[in-house]
Amino acid sequence: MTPKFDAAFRNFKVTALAGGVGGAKLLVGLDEVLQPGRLTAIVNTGDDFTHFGLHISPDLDSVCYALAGLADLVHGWGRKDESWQVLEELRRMGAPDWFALGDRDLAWHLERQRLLNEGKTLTEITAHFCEIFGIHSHVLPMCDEPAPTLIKTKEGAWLGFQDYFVRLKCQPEIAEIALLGNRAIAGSELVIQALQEADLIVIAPSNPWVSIDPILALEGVRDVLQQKLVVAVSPIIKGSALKGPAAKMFNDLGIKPSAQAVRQHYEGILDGFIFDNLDLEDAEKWQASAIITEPFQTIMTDDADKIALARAVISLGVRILQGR
Ligand code: FO1
Repeated sequence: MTPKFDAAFRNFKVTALAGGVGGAKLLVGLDEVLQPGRLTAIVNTGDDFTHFGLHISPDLDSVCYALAGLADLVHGWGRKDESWQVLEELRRMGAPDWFALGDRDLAWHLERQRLLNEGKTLTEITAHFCEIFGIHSHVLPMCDEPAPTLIKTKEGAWLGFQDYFVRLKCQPEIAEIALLGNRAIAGSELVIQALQEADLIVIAPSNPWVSIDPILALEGVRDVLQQKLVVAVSPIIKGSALKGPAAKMFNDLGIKPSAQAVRQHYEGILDGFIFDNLDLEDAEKWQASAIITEPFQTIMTDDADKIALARAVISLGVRILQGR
């Protein structure tokens, strides 16, 4: 049954931390359920890299395309109604083709690079694109400076994230993950402000290690989260991730992947945690904690699922608030 919450809570200001595919789905639900402009998404840019001289920001684009209703729901990344003429021509020329940019997606990248070259920030460009595509939620890259996630393999090599993820198909075993290019980076003023002003902070069902941790690693972010109402949704269901290498990363790092492991990963910042109905039996064995946990259907196959989960997240936040 769809959880109900008072219409007043549609006025809630929600700030969500998200990566790409799974995170974007919940953002679509939140965007639908909340009053226009009451959702701010802070999006991971640790996956960003340069390809053919163009700045690529995969999670930011997945989120914007999803909120604009333009996402390719089959791949989970890129644009729907896409054509691939440029990629085919590049292939014919023997150019690198391991990272596939469709023609429409390429136009977005060309324009973003032109604006970056003019000195605009990623935050400014994202706001401009959101306006063009009629997105009324606010989308903020987690920071404007390069903050690459680096993967150290068990063989000792350091890889850029897209090298690991797309080119090597997540096959190398991970020994270590370095966030923010191993530098200290402060959360931007807009990011910190969006967290401070939120009635509820949501951690989307994105990869904890490489989508959410980079945002949490920004100076100032954890401090704000510790003082706010925070609800997370597990991206791990029955020990697996629906998409992507989250479960494999837990295994590589010596932790059994489970919803409980996700809850423990966020210990210290969470007030509420939603895990999938399929893990209900497992949850009965979890150690007690101050975090209020709740089962719900977290698999989002259509918009109704996205909206139902968004309502469940907000209604859990509201109940925690009312119980205080
Ligand atoms: N993921 C792939 O597995 N293969 C690709 O060729 C690929 C191209 C691509 C182009 C633009 C974009 O925004 C994303 C793209 N992704 C691709 C997805 C992306 O690299 C990953 O899903 C994220 O980095 C993980 O969150």
